[in-house]
Amino acid sequence: MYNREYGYDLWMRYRPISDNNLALRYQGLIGKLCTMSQNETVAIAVKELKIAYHGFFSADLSFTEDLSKASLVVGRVSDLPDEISGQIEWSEKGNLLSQAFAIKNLDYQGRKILVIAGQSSIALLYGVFHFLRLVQTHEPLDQLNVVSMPKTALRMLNHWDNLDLSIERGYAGASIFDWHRLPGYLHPRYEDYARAQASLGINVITINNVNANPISLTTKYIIKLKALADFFRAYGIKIFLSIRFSGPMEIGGLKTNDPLDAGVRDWWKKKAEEFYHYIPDFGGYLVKANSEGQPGPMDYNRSHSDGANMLAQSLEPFGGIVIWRAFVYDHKIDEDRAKQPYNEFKPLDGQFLPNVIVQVKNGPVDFQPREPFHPLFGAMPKTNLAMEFQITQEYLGLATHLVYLAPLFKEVLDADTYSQGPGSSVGKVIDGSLENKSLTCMAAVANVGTDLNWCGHHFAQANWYAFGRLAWDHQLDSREIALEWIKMTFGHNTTMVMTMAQLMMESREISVNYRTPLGLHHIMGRGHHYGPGPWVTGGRADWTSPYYHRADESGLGFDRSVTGSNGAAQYFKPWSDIFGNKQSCPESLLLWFHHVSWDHKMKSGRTLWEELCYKYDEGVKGVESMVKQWETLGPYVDESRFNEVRSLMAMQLREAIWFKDSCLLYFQKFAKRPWPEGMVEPQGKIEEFESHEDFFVPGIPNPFAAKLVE
Ligand code: BDP
Repeated sequence: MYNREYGYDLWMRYRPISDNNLALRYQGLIGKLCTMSQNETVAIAVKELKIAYHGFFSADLSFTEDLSKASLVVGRVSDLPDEISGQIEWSEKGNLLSQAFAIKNLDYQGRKILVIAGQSSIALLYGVFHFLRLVQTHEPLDQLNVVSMPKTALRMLNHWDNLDLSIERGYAGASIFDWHRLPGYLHPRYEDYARAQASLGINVITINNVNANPISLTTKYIIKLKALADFFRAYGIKIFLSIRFSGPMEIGGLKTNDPLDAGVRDWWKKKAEEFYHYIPDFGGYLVKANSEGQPGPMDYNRSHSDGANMLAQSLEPFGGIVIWRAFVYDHKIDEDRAKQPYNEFKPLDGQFLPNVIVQVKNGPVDFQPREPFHPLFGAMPKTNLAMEFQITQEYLGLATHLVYLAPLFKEVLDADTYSQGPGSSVGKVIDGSLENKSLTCMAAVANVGTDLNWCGHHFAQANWYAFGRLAWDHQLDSREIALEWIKMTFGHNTTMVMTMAQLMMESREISVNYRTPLGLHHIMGRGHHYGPGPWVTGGRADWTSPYYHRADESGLGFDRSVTGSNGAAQYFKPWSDIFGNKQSCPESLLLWFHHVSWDHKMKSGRTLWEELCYKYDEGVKGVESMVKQWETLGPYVDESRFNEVRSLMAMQLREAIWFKDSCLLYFQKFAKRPWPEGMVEPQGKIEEFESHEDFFVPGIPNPFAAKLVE
């Protein structure tokens, strides 16, 4: 048999356990399975156990209906005999208890058994996947006493998939959602996709682009959506739809989309009835309004809350939810785009209905490699706030660069907003514990497509995985998550595991260094966002790079202190003071908050100019070291994945050099200072970098087609 590794299995790669002793011990513990509950979801859990068992032991899992003969017992806690369920302590409480599972070795009628119990069938499925993770990571299975419950209610992936199968900012092939052949044909990938989501506890997805096509609101498409919802239901996955606010005019033929117009309200009410007629557990809507040209309530001088509440009222009778995005900036160019979401949303705190969640992007600008946490976290205590991360690597090397994102996610989740004094972390705002919320949500823009390995880069799978794990529990550790993922996806050789973990853990900082060190942001190529573009000018100012980096002869950086836009004042104290002052501002965010003179003394004793040069240089050296580390893994990684990653890394190195050389040559035009000693000097001519053009970069419509249509 040809055993090529395509990466299609993701982390559910149940390969034979080569350590014979361990395999025997595990087999003894799992032995005979007795299933105490019967339904579609439990059948999925049992099927997973069968697949995995066969993978681990090259043998078939055996079953028994006789509890007294079983070694592994799975069931909903309500279906277990008291003698078993009474031994499980559900130490965790709270409104998410129905999603909790337990895994425990216990005594039953004088015998040792292993029990996986769920408070519901879905929770049981989560428990089974967790159990398999323990097997895959070779944890001891004889002293288990795990009780686990998610911290966030809605753990959500946002697909930016279009109805024509293209994906906005998608770098891993086409959309997996095959609209044309729905509802009749259910692609086999749906099953594997659903397994992957359930294995992480992801329980909600939006299926289409936030720049939504109104066609998805037509009955024909609702029926297609129903087919997906019916399929995903047993995996515990609910579907949301991104909607276009102008549906009433574009689909309904009305004369307005004004959210306070009776006809418009009625149209949405009937739409909601239609959705729930076909999909009784439909999740609700995700809305991008009055942002980047999308229609919205402000077109009618109404507020975001007017728009969101109108939709929320239509969904409320059915238990539906509106997720309203706070990523807004409109046709008026603000003096500081980073301040706009806060300025528009903060005054609306307390005005959104209880079934509205305001989804706040990671970073006040736009998913940059490093941004300070969003000042809205902590600032809207009377509003349900969701976090929106980006897994797809729009600003972090598309699917070419190895960048492990858990450290980025954690940096933000662990950040202390100080909204209620020390200890008011972003994570606690998101999980509801700080402000006593129960409708909580962590979302991320997906990186999934039809590529054989789903995500374009084998290591990009880790970002999907890490997001899911952190959405379940944001207190997990990035490195622990990486270790889990590596063992599940690549195997157990210690040298390999440790080298990969190190490479992953360093990758984010390395990537910041060769792209946007010291708080620089938004200096990427125009439109497609591929490669460097600090020189991008023309068109609306806040889509150009100089708007953000403000390079001139005196220095570099956006002044968001009192002498500038005063964006720092949107933060609680002490952050407003810390960020607002050049001396106390963390250097990693210095150019985000300050315009700094080229000769400003940095903590290292170097000038800003020198530090900038060294940071870019360090970024490239970091990738060189990643390449070297990867080369040592040849003996441990299968040939196919080894070679794929190797060629992508060679591209990553070329592109890191491209960033460094072009950005430094560009900034040197303003700094007019020589290259500092000890660095590798940039090569090439700035004019050539500036005139470089790329076409057919994935993730946006074909630029030639756009030109032809014009
Ligand atoms: C930007 C993307 C754009 C998205 C937008 C959004 O470049 O394609 O539509 O975010 O989140 O970063 O709405």
